[in-house]
Amino acid sequence: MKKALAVLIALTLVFVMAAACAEGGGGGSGNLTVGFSQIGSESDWRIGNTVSVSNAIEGAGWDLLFDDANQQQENQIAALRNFITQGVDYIVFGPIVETGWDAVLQEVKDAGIPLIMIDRTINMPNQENFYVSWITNNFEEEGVAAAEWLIAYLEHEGRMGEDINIVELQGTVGSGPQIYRMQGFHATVGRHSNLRISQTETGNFETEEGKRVMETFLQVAASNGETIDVVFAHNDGMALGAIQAIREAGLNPGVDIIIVGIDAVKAAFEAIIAGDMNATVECSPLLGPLVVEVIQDLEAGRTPPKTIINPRGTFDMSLYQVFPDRFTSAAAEVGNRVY
Ligand code: GZL
Repeated sequence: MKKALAVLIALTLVFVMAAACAEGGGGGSGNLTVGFSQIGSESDWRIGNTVSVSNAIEGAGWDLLFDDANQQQENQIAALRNFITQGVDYIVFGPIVETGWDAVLQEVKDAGIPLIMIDRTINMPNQENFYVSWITNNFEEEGVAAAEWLIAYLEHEGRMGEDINIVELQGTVGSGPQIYRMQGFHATVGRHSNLRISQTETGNFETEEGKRVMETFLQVAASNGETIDVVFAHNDGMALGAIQAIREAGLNPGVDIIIVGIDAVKAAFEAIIAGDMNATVECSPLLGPLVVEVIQDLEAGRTPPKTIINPRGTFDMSLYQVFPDRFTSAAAEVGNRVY
């Protein structure tokens, strides 16, 4: 129900912005027009990101041209080309995957439109020449942090002498968060021979798909006579889907199976407080104010930072008292969450 409400809010936001754009009026004074190419609305994180960036741009009094690519790279490419045609002053761009942008980013550069990249990474030759600033989070460190929490938890529970069976719900294949969260997590657990990642599959950062993949993980484990000890999900949305599948299989999520996610969305805090999930690593979607600061720098003739990395925390209800310098109470933080 909450997800439906969040999507309704986001869609209303999109409709209002599209209507404003159609009138050519926009919400602001009209002195600057900013094109914002967004990936979609696949998760609470994404919706929070859309609201943060859109509100910040309109709050600065600028006109917003918003495009939701509905998870399709070709739609993002078309949106960037449309922004060029519309003659926007700035482009804000969150790339769904790392590759396939060379031609269109060259066109944006040739058009002389400053591009601010947010969130996910791109991978192309001399990529730093194609954006003014990249406002993001460190995905590899998020994967490391998830693994480090898991190891600390297993040690605290006296289980690091056991063989631990881990399954992994990956994000959208080829996206920066999928590549680097996987890299960080695997490298960290790989240093412990008792930690085994037995199954890994993409759930595309979506709750329903995460549930379906978890159902398959449980079926495969049962057919192999194995039990699953841990779920590592590249985002909280898929972790919440896994919780549903685990419960429907007659198991107790958060107890029979340890569940670690990334994003630190409010729904994950609520699941952790309820005992259905064990930990989440923060990755902030609240990039809007930073986008506005970059544009204000450029308008004032200042050079903004090339890369802006957000701080993060790791939240649980089990280790924060044992390691207060490393982990934070989900119950203490949940009231501050806005996405
Ligand atoms: C990460 C972001 C990811 C989130 C998901 O910065 O790109 O995409 O982790 C979202 O929830 O769908």
